[in-house]
Amino acid sequence: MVMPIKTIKIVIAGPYGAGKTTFVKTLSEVLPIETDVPVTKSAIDNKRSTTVAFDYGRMKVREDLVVHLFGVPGQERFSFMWKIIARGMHGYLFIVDSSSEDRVKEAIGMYSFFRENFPNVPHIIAANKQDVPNAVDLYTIKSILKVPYEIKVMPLIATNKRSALFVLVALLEEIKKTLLETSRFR
Ligand SMILES: Nc1nc2c(ncn2[C@@H]2O[C@H](COP(=O)(O)OP(=O)(O)O)[C@@H](O)[C@H]2O)c(=O)[nH]1
Ligand SMILES: [Mg+2]
Repeated sequence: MVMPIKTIKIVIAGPYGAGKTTFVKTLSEVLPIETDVPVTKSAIDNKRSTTVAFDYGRMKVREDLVVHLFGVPGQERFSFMWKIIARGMHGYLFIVDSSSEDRVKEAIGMYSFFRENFPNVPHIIAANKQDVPNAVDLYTIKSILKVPYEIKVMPLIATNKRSALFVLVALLEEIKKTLLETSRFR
């Protein structure tokens, strides 16, 4: 008998430079699709790039569970894409660059957009770049972004596969809890 395969759609959100593309690349088992282009014409040389459509990656978490990862473009001018990419998602990971408080503050607008537009979708906040000295602590991030008490804020080093997987599994747990409550998942 062939086991039915469940597919889960996860969106990777967060502002420009937070580490979304890195996260998808670290976890994807297929060649990730990237749509990064140089930020400006003069940036072609220094390789500063930004995602203009989305990142896509796929990961088989268990024999019967495949996760599709969709990273959204972080810049506000692409916000029309956020709703399109988010359609049908089971949950989202909201990544912030926690290397400084100013960086964390850049995430306020996008986080409230996600909270307002997808109020009942399970999610987790990932405080990325925790390898940077003096990274902002989880409590401060929670208060800057006004994260509700029941939402988890987890440390992340997106370049590290174990760290990325740990956060992904935590999000899958949140999704499972919600699906069990709404009994769409057995
Ligand atoms: N120190 C450190 N740098 C990271 C980490 N994750 C991503 N970066 C760097 O942060 C920059 C932005 O990452 P990127 O994935 O392009 O961000 P995106 O705009 O959210 O897709 C890149 O230079 C990454 O190499 C991390 O965990 N630690
Ligand atoms: Mg990107």
